[in-house]
Amino acid sequence: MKQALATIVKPLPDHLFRVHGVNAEMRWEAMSGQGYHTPNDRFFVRNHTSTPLIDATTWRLRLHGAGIRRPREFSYDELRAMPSRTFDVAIECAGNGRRFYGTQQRDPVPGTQWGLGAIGVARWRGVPLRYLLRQVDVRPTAVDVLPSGLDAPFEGYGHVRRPLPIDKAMDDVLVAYEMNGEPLPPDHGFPVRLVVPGWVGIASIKWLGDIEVSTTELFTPWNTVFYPDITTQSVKSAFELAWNARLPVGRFHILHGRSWSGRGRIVRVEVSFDGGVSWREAEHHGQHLVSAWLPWHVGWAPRRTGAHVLMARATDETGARQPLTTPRHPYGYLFDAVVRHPIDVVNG
Ligand SMILES: Nc1nc2c(c(=O)[nH]1)N[C@H]1C(S)=C(S)[C@@H](COP(=O)(O)O)O[C@H]1N2
Ligand SMILES: [Mo]
Repeated sequence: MKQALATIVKPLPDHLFRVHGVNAEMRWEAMSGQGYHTPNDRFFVRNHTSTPLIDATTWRLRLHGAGIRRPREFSYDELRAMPSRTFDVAIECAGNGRRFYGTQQRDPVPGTQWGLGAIGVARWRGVPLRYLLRQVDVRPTAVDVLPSGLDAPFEGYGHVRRPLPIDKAMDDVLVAYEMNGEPLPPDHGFPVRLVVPGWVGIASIKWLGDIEVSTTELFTPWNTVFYPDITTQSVKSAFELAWNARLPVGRFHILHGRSWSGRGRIVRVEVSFDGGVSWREAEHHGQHLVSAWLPWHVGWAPRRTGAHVLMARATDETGARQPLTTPRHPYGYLFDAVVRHPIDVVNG
């Protein structure tokens, strides 16, 4: 597994990340005291193979396919000179929370055993995909848009690629070259990646090399074998605390957390300190953008030492509320049940 660790370029210090093979999960305590965005140095990394190092001066983004009239290539400088937009958007792996199918529901699912740290929110800047599609004269008969990555082919399946329906591609998708005010870091897609708001992370293809626009429905292993039939993310909540964090007894603590949903804004967050018997509404603060997350906090003065469980449950604007248990998913995607977060209340 030594070689696997070298597939991510940025440092993965143990206090910020848990490494799972070729992937690195953010530890939620790394968000404590941070602002709205996840800093680049602690944003999770999900790689099918390894991070490629791409020379932006020779790199081109090729648009082609039967769904456009004027196929062409764009250079990095051309993209950067086009009108840009800036969006605060979460990217979250479909498998975020997979571990809890096993640890909480006693029904483990194989695959990367993510806790809740396969999510981050960044400020992405780039060119709306619809501007590019208009530049190449997208046809009214276009059906699917297929972005492909330049990272090494994955096993026998070719380059990482997953089609998007034309309606989503023309809506809010960004061809991003900046993350939190800096050029995209290599691990997050330099020179250019897609950012697909609200959808599972696999839609946001990194290291973009080409985009095919088709007039028929497209199929790749990433919408048939690996991530079939999933689009929007489910509702989740996390405390900005270490797993088994130690909190001193008899003091007043302000516990912070964040909640999010791929389907809309969070309207309510409740917290329980007694295993779900009673729930208290958390206070919201800061901004809440539709495809990002809602930061919240709640005050608590633990009165006895020993093991405790923290629970947070959110409701989004579509009325979807986190359940206490969620049905098994064959791939372990879209875990949305309330996570039982263990802490230790100690003397001192
Ligand atoms: N080219 C390419 N794009 C990719 C991937 C990949 O391995 N190769 N992984 C996808 C998956 S499964 C996720 S969850 C997100 C993760 O983005 P991040 O590594 O910037 O956090 O990128 C997606 N885009
Ligand atoms: Mo993912």
